[in-house]
Amino acid sequence: MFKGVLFDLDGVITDTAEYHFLAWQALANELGITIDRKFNERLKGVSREDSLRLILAEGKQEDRYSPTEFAALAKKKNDHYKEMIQSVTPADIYPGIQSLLTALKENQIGIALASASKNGPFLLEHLGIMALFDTIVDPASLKAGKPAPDIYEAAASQLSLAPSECIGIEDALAGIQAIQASGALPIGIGKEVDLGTDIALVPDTSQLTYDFLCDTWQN
Ligand code: B16
Ligand code: MG
Repeated sequence: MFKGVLFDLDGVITDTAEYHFLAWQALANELGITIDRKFNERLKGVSREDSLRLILAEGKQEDRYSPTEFAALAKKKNDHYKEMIQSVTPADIYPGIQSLLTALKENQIGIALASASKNGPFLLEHLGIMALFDTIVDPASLKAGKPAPDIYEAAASQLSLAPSECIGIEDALAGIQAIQASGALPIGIGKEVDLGTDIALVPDTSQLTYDFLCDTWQN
């Protein structure tokens, strides 16, 4: 039986993946770069700085900005994103997530946050679920972001578990790859076309029940 569940945040616990997209799209428009939802799949789970690098490369502008200008662009996106998440409340938790967290707690399963976002703790507070998490990985403490395994290895370690004793839940390909590289068992939220055919997938979080996790672990 699994002993820990390692949660991604944006696109798994709440709909902030959409806010990240809108904020990046607004910044890209200002720079004269067009990004669509298909391109956005490559940004999901990827750090703020790496996302900006991908967008600038898409617009063939990778050499245009000094390090100071680059940092200012990243800050501008984050300021816009933070404006959008100010109004987040417990009503914004995705369907099924609160009951899954409660069931995990009742069954003494460890719960960790493995989000690349530096805004993760703010969101857990405003969603009213901070107390249900045993530990949160600080993404600034990691050498490499998703798809490297570091964040899932750290999440398991902070629960005093091996990754092989844990399930990781993700909405992004980079995140699924990070879970697989760590040795944890992935469950994806989304479509085969985005996340692959070789893992357990649910189309949305309402199907992410404790029983589903147990069945997936046993199969
Ligand atoms: P921030 P996750 C990731 O969160 C997002 O998917 C990604 O779009 C974002 O760029 C990254 O966090 C960094 O977020 O700019 O708020 O620090 O999906 O790993 O929960
Ligand atoms: Mg995500």
